Amino acid sequence: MYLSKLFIPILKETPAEAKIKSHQLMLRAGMIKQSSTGIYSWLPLGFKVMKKIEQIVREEQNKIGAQELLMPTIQSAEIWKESGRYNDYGEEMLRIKDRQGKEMLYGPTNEELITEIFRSNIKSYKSLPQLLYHIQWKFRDELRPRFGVMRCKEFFMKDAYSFDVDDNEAKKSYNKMFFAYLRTFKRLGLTAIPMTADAGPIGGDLSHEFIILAETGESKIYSDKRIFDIDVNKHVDSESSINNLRKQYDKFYAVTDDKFDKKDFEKKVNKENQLVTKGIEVGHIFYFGDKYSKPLKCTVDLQDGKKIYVKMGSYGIGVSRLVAAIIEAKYNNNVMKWPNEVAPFDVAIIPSLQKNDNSNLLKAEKIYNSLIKDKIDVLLDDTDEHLSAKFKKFDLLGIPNQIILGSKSTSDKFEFKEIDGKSDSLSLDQIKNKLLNKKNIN
Ligand code: P5A
Repeated sequence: MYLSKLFIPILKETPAEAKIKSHQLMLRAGMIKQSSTGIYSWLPLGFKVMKKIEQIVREEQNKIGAQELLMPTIQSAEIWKESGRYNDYGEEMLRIKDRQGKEMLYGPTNEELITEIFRSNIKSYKSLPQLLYHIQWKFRDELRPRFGVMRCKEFFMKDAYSFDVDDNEAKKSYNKMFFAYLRTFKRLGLTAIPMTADAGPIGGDLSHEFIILAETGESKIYSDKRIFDIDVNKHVDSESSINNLRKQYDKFYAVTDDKFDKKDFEKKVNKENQLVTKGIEVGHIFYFGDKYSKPLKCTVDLQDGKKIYVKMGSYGIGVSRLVAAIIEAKYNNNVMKWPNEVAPFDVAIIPSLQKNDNSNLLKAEKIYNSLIKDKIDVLLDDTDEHLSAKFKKFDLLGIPNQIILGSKSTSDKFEFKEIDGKSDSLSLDQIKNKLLNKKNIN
């Protein structure tokens, strides 16, 4: 893509309404545009990043055998009345009537709808376990939407649901998902820590929030520092190793505000290991047994003919919130750096363009054509701005690799600058290999 053709409405000034870095940056870099309070349009750059995050989330769900489907955004009120949540959910739920006066709602979550789908199709224990998920827009009429897409009314969520025959099997599904979440966040370049949390309106008595540390986060957390040293990358493939990993996390104190107990914290964690800080909740998982299957009469027949209510859990990742969360985690010294995996472009070519001399532009185009042949996603800055202005713009856009055609480049060696600030003089082939390697890491 040529920068002159890209729809990217960069703002010079930081909009006054944006209080945190990620919100300021997303507006300034033309990633999103507010359409009304707490509701945003995703412009090409922001949409591209979100789609990349979505794809990583999807791949990690598929790896643990979860199956993707797609439920609608609009749901019938009936199933919510059956579960008893129609009244409980309160004003956060956006209620609508169709032209027949039928009560509908814009789904804030899908426990009821997935249970309805399951109960009308699955009758036998032989079909269990099942793990189903979708990635779909949700709507919550938040009292105080703020921080841009971090807490908004309409947001994009991956929500998965597990169905098992008993508590023991259900805990295995929970742990599988626990592990898939650690892997997902790791691939996104984040250290997300599972913290024991309150289950809120979703319900149940087992729940973990996945939190990344950030001063601007809305969740207050209390933990043992050593939980950050657990190596998620250790080879985990069997059921027992997944359970072991879960046990490692359980060893350390890590809770959110509503589960905090001062005495317990001070008893379990030495002073030097105590960490009290703030974080962003990027995922939340729940085990609630038959909370929905019982009122919705979702049963399966066992081998001996007995009927049991299926045991269920639900597992959410805030895909749109993650775009902002990654920015909060990676923004440094006023320079934005996307991790290679989710960057809107793999590399930017930044030529210094002089009036009456198009040699650098021709060079840039040659490099561009060669890289796109290998499916490297390139942004070429073909504007005639001064190099220093271009650098400022790219600090804002955060593309992790840059090929700079200026005083340090020769006819066959180009300045190649990486995410960590490392700069090298490389041939086109060397650059291509580097970029292809980065793409193939996972
Ligand atoms: C789990 C999946 C649920 O809704 N039901 C289905 C369960 N959990 S949750 O914790 O309420 O939400 C899951 C994740 O969605 C993100 N999120 C939001 N993102 C942006 N704006 C919001 N208003 C918002 N509310 C929730 C969070 O990342 C949360 O962990």
